[in-house]
Amino acid sequence: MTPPKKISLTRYLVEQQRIDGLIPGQLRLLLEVVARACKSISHAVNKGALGNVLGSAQSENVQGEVQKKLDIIANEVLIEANEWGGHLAGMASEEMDAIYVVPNRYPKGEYLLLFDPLDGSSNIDVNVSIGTIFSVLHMPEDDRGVDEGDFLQPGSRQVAAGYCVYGPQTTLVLTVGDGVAMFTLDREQGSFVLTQENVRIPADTQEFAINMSNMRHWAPPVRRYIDECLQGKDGPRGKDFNMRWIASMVADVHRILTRGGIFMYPWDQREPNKPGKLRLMYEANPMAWLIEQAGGAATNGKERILDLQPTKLHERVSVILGSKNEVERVTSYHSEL
Ligand code: P6P
Repeated sequence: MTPPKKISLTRYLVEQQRIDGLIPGQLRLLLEVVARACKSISHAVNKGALGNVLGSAQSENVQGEVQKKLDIIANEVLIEANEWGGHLAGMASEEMDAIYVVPNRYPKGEYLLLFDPLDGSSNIDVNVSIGTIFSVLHMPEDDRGVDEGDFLQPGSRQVAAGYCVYGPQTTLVLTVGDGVAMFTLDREQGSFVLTQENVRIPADTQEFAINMSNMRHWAPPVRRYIDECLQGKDGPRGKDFNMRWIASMVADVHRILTRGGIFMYPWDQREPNKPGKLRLMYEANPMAWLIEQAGGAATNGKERILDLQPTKLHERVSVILGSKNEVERVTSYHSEL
């Protein structure tokens, strides 16, 4: 039997453009540049202790979190790869307080790129999967200069979103609004090859992902949902549940896109003034769009994440996403308050 033809990321983007016109030339260039940057990041991550890339960078990011060397390396790779191509007007990163406006020595384009360059970095030193998350917005129509306000668009305005997970395989997962496709890095060819398209999440699941050590801090609706799952087949759900928590959103979301499940990082009373831990613009929004494009749902417990109007670049949000019926159940418990 002849092996299935290998469809590269480039071929997929060109052919997808012919089908639905969702990938204009500049966006295709942007996505290919991001993919190449992810290959470089994967190479750096894979070096581990052999590459003097582990450990702390002895600095803090805007979130007040200690930066790992690889956080900074990944951020620099993405900035340097994207700033000269003429497809971007600006960038925003979890690792940078302010936006990055493309320098005047380069042409400016019509897109804005937001990213968490290396999410889950607490897992770097223990060799657990981590990843890069990215979101693409269009510059607002008026042609004045780029400022932070241009980035503050609801997730429903994204034109592309995805992540690259650096695990046993390096896999790029992407949507441009016509379903979700997965590309696995072929290290012999050095290119991403289409390995799954039209990804679908089952509406029901028996697997939840949450950091159980925070249980005593949760709001009642979250506590109720998890308690019912833990009661198993003798409880109100009538079935047993399994639990996973990798503490790497990219890895947890990849599992959910692959076999279903519900992921929750809800508000809790540890820091009641913070709506949640995860960031809206470059974590929750891209992941929420991917999940919805695969038939799942994503809310903050009350509202659809993609409808939220951001007010600050690094604002946080409560995240409940995954199998549609489970997300709707948790959201309904919140509305019963
Ligand atoms: P905790 C990683 O630091 C991250 O931002 C997400 O990738 C992950 O889901 C979450 O935080 C883990 O948080 O509190 O369980 O360590």
